Amino acid sequence: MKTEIKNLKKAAQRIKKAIKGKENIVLYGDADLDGTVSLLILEEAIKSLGAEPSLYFPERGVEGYGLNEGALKFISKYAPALLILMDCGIGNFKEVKQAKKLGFEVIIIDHHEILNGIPQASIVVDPKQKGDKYPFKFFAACGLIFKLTELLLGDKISSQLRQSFLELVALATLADMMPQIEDNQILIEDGLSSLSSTFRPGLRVFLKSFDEQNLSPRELAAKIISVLQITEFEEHLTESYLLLSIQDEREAGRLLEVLLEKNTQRRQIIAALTEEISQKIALSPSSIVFEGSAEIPHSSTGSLASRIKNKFKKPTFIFNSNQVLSRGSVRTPKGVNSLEALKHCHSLLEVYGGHSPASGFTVKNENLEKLKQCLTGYFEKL
Ligand SMILES: [Mn+2]
Repeated sequence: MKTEIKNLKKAAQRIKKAIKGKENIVLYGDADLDGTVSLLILEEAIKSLGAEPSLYFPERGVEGYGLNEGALKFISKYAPALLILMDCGIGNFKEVKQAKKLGFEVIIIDHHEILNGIPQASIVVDPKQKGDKYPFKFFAACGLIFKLTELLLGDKISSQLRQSFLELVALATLADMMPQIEDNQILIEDGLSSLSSTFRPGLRVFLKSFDEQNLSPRELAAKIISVLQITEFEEHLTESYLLLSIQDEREAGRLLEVLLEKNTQRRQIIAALTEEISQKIALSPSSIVFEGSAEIPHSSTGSLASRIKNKFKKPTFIFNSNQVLSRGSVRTPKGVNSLEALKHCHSLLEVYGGHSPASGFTVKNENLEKLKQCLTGYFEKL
């Protein structure tokens, strides 16, 4: 028998049961492109089976990453329900317990590293958990969700819908910077092969918009990702979700105009901040980059950290601070594990998680200076 991803079949069966029994279903995804595509694909698959799930994306800069108290308060009106966390959840020990108390049965489908055990959800899918024998470990969350929809829909999926899902999976796997090897390579090549003839209105408008530039599928994908990777929110939905789910092409065109304009502004802000931080680093060099302020938009800490890391080739921590907390992104040069560093200093952190080259953290402002010292010490000893 072929090895399968642990618990994926269980998850598919539980979702089918919920659809049949007309249970409430809540889909909850991280707000980046991976989480957005995961949620959208599963939503379309569930809808094609006749159910109508409720949706929620947490706003990282306001609510924090993953399942959180405010979000639980908002979605508690849907309980009792099956709550499916995608591209997040594997670190939400407390919150999953709380969700159960509110009447949710929780399924986690995540691909982030396992920290200290797994939350007490009813079903957990994460290729990095113990006992998962599937040989490939580097799916984006959307790759796992795609496999889940194959189990859910079986031969009920039209080849056109399957191909449309693959286009989205290719984009989100690239956006999440997962290794482009083995299973991912197949998903990416499959998806990109039909991108230029996509029928999805929210993608067709990109083709039109970049029509004159004669782009290869990969160049086109990169352009789409740069616009969709980080978008704003409307009533707990991401704008990238809104665009990709729109049925009407003219409406999609109008939303794309807005997103392109916002993207240009965002790029200018990031360029200016990169310059500002670079000057600071040049003035006082250290073994790591550890910079943050209230002025750095939370949604830009990831791209900023990537740019600075590429420029200075040092472990880079960039954060946004509000009155009490700082939330940030970490990027490390090749071969340097950012998650191990955060683990080493975890007693100073409120939340952390992610992957070896890219991760995130939340820290109380009163612990910022100690955290900087702890991380500097850690990297100097490496
Ligand atoms: Mn992801």
